[in-house]
Amino acid sequence: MTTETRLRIAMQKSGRLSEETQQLLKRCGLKLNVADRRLLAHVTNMPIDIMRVRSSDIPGLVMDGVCDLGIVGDNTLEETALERELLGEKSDYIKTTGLNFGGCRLSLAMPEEFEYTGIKSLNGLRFATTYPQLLKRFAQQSGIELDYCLLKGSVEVAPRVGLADGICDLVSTGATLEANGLKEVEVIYRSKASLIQSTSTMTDKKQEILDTLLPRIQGVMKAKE
Ligand code: PRT
Repeated sequence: MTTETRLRIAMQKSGRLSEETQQLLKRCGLKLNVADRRLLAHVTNMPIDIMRVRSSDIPGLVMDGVCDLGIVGDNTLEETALERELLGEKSDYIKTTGLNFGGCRLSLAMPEEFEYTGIKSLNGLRFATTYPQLLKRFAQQSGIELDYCLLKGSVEVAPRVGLADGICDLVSTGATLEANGLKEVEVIYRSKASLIQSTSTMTDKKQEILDTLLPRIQGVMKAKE
């Protein structure tokens, strides 16, 4: 669990969000030893600790009160929240502020030759995805039945090897889809990175630190616009 007096922030250890998150914290004036490869690194000039973990672990760490704050993609956050809701597990968090990096969309994509005539033409098809809950919610809201198979990586090869009819995956430039002979047919969720906060761990002291940090984060984001 977290301490009473130091704010613990979870960030992605390595991957698409890690560089920008690190830059953001640096621009906020946090002095971090980047060579420090420990799981928990101390910020030397503020009572803050940084926990470097996998992106997919960040929502759970905040929701369970292991970390006070986390910087994570809305896609990962929403998928975890839906999964926890399904399992009846608690998810004590609030989204403190949106951040203007990590932009992408979760889309359904089909082989180029597929004749897409609207959402109904996807009825009964099977999609490979890392985001089954977001896919299921989309199917429910659209009034269609979709099947899925869970893949944690290389989702885009699934149709070619006969594992699925299409994919439900994150897209930013569209180059990966094109390289794999796939076309985007529906955007089901738009995502950016967000700062999230535990609702169960904040002490007065930690709130004070956040009150100093948050305007700096918002200032850095504004300067980037
Ligand atoms: O840390 P962990 O391993 O748990 O997470 P991860 O595997 O999701 O890490 P990573 O680094 O791939 O993604 C971290 C977060 O970055 C995601 O959760 C999104 O919020 C955000 N993000 C933004 C993206 C992309 N853009 C993106 N394009 N995450 C993944 N992609 C992948 C996509 O899955 C596909 O393989 O990039 C490919 C498509 O890119 P384009 O440019 O070819 O369309």
